[in-house]
Amino acid sequence: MVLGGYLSNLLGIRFPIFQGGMAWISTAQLAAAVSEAGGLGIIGAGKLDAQWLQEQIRAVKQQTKAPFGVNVMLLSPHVESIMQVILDEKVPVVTTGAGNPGKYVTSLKERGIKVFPVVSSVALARRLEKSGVDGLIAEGMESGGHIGEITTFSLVPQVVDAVSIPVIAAGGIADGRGLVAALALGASGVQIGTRFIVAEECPAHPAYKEAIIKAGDRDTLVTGNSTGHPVRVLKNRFARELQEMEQRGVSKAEIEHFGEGKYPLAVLEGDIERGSLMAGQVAGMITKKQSAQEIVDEIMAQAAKVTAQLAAQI
Ligand code: TUI
Repeated sequence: MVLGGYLSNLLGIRFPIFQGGMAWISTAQLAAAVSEAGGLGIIGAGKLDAQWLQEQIRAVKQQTKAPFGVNVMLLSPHVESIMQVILDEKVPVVTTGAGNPGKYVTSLKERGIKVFPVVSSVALARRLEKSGVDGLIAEGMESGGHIGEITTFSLVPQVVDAVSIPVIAAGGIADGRGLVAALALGASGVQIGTRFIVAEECPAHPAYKEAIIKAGDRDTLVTGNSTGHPVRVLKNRFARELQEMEQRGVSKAEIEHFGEGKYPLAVLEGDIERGSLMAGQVAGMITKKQSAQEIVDEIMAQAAKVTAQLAAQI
């Protein structure tokens, strides 16, 4: 089955699946496993420093010859040194999140690095296409973590119509049905985060993985609407306290202070009540731990089956 042929040619990957570059937990171990399985493994730089990133990049290069990427979180205090390491190491693919990466595009492109920024609006998609990026990741508000306002189902076709570069769909996608649906909307591939948190190779704390596996369809909420940084998390004590502070009209500075360090508390220490358990709405359909290889294979097998069923219906 040939799916996402264009993307495969552009990036040298076998399957049109990007693994979301999630801070702290999208390490070399996870990224290398996804790339070996035929997807695009992506290291999440988050707010970690350039030396950590350089070690992770070198570790991926030792574990696989397949292409991989780095996600740059543009609110990071280390963004300049992170970009320098990416240039020095000639990382094959860069994705960005939480901002406009426009000023970095030229230097990345000069080194032959493929650039795929995350966008949550048509306006930014148009602006970034003009700056020369290779593709875009259109991320809907079903995603975990920092999100925009539009759903994947509405955003992806609007971005696809607005630009002529490949678009990867993200948010609300966890299996082969989601992959086929995204391709039907005009996407060239998908980015999947939450499902890869429960991958055996993902170093997230077992209690965090268990919380995702136990979650149902209505078990996420969005915090941070009052600060201008909406973040989707699993419902727990932390999320409810934060929501209650926002309803009381507590200042932005106090809310941001309350949120500080709560994500590593969840993903590294496994404090699933006091930590920030970022996860997408698909958490309700994630039911078991699997290897990255099993996840990729299962998605592709289901996509092939669904495609054949659709072809028989129309
Ligand atoms: O970046 C993500 N997901 C994230 S980043 C993160 S760390 C964080 N924690 C608290 C507050 C803020 C960040 C946790 N999860 N996904 C990609 C993504 N990018 N979603 C939305 C955006 C985005 C938002 C605004 C991209 C561009 C943008 O542009 C604004 C502008 O400058 O036009």
